[in-house]
Amino acid sequence: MSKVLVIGAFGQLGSELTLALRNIHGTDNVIAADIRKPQGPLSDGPFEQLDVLNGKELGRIVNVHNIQQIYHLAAILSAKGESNPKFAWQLNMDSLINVLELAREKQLEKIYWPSSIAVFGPNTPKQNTPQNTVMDPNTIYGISKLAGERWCEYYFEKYGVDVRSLRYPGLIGYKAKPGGGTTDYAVDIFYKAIEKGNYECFLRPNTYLPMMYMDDAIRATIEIMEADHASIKVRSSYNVGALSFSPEEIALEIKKHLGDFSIHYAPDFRQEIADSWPDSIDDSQARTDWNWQPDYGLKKMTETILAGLGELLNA
Ligand code: AKB
Repeated sequence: MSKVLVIGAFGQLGSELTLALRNIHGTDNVIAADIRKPQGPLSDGPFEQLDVLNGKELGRIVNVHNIQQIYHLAAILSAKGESNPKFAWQLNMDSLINVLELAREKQLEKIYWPSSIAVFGPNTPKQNTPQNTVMDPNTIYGISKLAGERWCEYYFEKYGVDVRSLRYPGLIGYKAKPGGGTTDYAVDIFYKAIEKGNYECFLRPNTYLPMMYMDDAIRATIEIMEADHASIKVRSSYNVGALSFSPEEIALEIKKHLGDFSIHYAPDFRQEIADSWPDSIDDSQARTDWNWQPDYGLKKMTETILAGLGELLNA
């Protein structure tokens, strides 16, 4: 069994992905690393406290645990990044370069690094955005993800580092909250619908964005990492799609279950970010190369989240 390190293990994606990886590789073989201390089900396995900017400490952890695979998830997201662009750039880029360098030096088996639909910008075609197209991101997060994609491909081409990546749409789960993203409204709306019966949305009602339910995101991540080396033809990052909806549409879907739910709109600076991103994604290359297939549409996702979150909040 390979020893795996998950950096950013207590984030929205990391907390679910770490548990899924522990089911596959065994709890003791998956080391959770985060700047925060572990809580809940993740406290059961091995943990290292890590500031991703500390390359020396990262090297120590890789040596001590004999790590062969790294999932590097730590990042500052689109909305938060705008409040301190220089720090967002430093954290997102320097941490990736630390990981890629370590992978090259120690000839690690595989690296996973997430990119995002934020790599696209206002001049990118909005509908069914292709894998290869105009990319002119205008958030520091998007700029760092686009540069990161180029670094990943560079390390693959020049040094043979087996790095794999997905351009995630907005990820929607209920077990851990996201922080600092533009698509976060689509998680928050479920919490507020159950807790308060109403939601103030920071985007306009007709703002379409590509989204994905967390179970699909975890499966996509594991599938690309388990795919044959030769089938991974894109070494920057793959478009992956699942569903696309607007705040108005998800509010209507929630209202089918919670009849009194109401939403009102108070767009803020995040509207401009959302307007620069695609409405929907063409992920045909991921479907062809490693058989990507989403499972959750809006109806199934809404039913699943309302049931699961209801139980969680009651407990
Ligand atoms: C964000 O909204 O910043 C992220 C993303 C789309 O990468 N969820």
